[in-house]
Amino acid sequence: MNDKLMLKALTREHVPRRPLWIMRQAGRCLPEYRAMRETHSFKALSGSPKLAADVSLLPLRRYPFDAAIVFADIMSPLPALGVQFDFAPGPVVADPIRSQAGVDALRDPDAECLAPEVIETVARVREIAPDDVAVLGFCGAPWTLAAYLVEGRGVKDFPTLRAFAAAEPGVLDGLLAKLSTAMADYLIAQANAGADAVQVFDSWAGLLSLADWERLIRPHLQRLLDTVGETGVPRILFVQNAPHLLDAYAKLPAEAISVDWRTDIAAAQRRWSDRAVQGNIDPAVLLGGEDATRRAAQDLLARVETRGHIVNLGHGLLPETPLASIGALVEAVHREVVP
Ligand code: 1CP
Repeated sequence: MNDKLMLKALTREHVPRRPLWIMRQAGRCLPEYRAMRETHSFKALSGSPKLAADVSLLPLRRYPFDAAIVFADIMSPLPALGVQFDFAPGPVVADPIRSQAGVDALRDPDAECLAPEVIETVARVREIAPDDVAVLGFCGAPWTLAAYLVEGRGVKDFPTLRAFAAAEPGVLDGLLAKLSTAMADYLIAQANAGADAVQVFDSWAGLLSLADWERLIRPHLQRLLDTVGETGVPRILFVQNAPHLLDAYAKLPAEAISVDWRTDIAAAQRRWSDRAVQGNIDPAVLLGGEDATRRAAQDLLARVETRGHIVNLGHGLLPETPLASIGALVEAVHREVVP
């Protein structure tokens, strides 16, 4: 248990080498994943614990990553609330929520109804993965889930969502409350099934001002993280494109903050001395090839203190990423000599 570099980094203990994993390492650029997708839909893969466990572990067959993230989507637990959606390729919600009636129609599911197939996948991955690899559970943050539920799909800057937040703050509050309760139950179920740490993805964190975020969103995220924290499972909070909110995020109860490539992660690490940091190479750098990736990795390692640093990208791996760039990143991290 204690030999997991990820867990040591999350508690900011001394490590012989920094842990490394990559967001979206499972689906996306691996040829063996693409081959599986030719015969199975994403829903079929993530809906089968056996296939989903296989996909979760695919990247570890190629690279010595220090964590395996369970293969599912942030939308996976939402059918238990009565939400219907498809992937095209991002989530498309059949009946977007724009009113109190829409929020009232959401079910308050029992914890064991929330994506039981994902919970079983977590257990399988934990059983199969080597002991020194951390298994990561995850969920979408209430606001990021609400973004899809209200807007109906991923749209630049989510104008319908922002209009809804302004026009119907009370309805939004009820929606976020339901989502945070369900996501807390879901993460606790993943931790009980064997997840060594959990990551909350707040990909669309940055859409509101700091004042509106404090008023409308923060209380729900705080409650979600507090509730999950009672289990003792370490929490990673991923925040994307929200420079004006980062210091407020770093006050939330999470062991680590995962930042995108726009953030000066070394300065953030110095400011948040009681938090681990995760990130933050620009995923597009890997499209620039091995040399560009090696330079970015070496620069990151030189600037960021080893203790409490989990190496990752600033957002998910892009589908067209050359495998040689991933290899160059792994090599740079493994070559570092830590005093
Ligand atoms: O390595 C992995 O792929 C792990 C599993 C994983 C995770 C952690 C998937 C599989 N999705 C996610 C998280 C996720 N899903 C986030 C948070 C992280 C991020 O910002 O990237 C978000 C916002 C989503 C929503 C989503 N689902 C998108 C984003 C695009 C949009 O339109 O807004 C997409 C493309 C999906 C579908 C999906 N989820 C996962 C995969 C592999 C896919 C593509 C399905 C396919 O193969 O066609």
